Amino acid sequence: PTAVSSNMVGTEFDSLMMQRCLQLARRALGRTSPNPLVGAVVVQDGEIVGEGFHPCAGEPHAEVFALRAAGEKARGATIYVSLEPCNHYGRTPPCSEGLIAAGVSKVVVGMVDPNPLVAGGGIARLRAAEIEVLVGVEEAACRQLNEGFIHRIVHKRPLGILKYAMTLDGKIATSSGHSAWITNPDARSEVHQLRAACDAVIVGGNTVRQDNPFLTCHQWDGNNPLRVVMSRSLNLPEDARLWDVAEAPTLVLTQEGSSPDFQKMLHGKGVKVIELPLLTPDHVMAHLYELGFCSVLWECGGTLAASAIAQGAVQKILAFIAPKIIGGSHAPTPVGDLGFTTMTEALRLENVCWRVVGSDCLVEGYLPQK
Ligand code: AOF
Ligand code: ZN
Repeated sequence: PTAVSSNMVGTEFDSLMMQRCLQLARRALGRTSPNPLVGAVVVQDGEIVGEGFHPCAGEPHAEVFALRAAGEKARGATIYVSLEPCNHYGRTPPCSEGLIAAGVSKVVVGMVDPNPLVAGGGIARLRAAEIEVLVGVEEAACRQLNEGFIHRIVHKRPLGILKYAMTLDGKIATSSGHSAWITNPDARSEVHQLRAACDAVIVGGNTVRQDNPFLTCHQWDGNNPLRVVMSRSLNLPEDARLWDVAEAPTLVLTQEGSSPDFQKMLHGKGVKVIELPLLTPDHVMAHLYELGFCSVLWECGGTLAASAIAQGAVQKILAFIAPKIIGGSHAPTPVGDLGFTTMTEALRLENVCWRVVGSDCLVEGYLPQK
């Protein structure tokens, strides 16, 4: 017998079908922003007769693809959807109406849509049409998959994830700045998978000068995020790998008055440059919100990481820890000065989990909400 948690909603079969929805939804990982990742499955007489997922913003919703695939078999069927069906005219017509027209008899929903345009309205519309609706099957997993979308809707900013790799003695590079490689290849492929799930990756000028990174996800078959460089001075190398936009786009965010010559050079290479009135982590996140982003990965050094944390631009931490020691009292550390003087000020992570990735350890957790 399998253990069933007391707060489980629906049957084990419902859970299985919802997990299938999430699996389908993940096929569009990194491609749906500002929209969520959504999967749907139509079940008739205990068998799957149609499946679908939302491929990208502007395209039909998951339910539409699943209903199309099911055709006439949707009549009297149960449809599983990882997110509440919408009830508004957006880029596409309301799915609630589509489900009613298709004649489904039951809708099983993973989570209520936090989007104020929907927010329970889809469920209410279905119930008003006398369709049975069950809400909350595999809810935690559904919320986890769309944590970026939820954060975007609720806070009007993308979810900020700070990722770093450090040695067992807490260093992200040697005193001379050398950092390739701290982690093992398994951890690096995990990072590529993570990048594929994010809309942008941010670094500061120092990282470009020191590491000359690619910031792509070529070790993982996925969508490359927008590579964002924050630099006030534009005192950057002319031949950085990030200026090669053949593989992935790059955006340089700078401040008014930075070198027009360097900006021209970047434009010439196809790198987009935008001058913000103030180049701070919060202004950058506000700009990326306007671009429609849900999740942003901070892969910067300690100084920028500290200011991103201080400004509330980071919600989640992913720390890879490699069992290596390099020592050095001046070797850089993952988070610079936060102005704290006592242990009581420490930011204590919540919902922490640890796992082994190859020979390294990955610690994941969330900063306490301000
Ligand atoms: C999706 N895919 O499968 C579902 C969504 O502009 P629209 O018409 O695409 O509407 C986007 C909103 O629809 C989105 O923010 C979310 O609240 C809701 N449901 N969206 O992109 C889907 N079911
Ligand atoms: Zn919809």
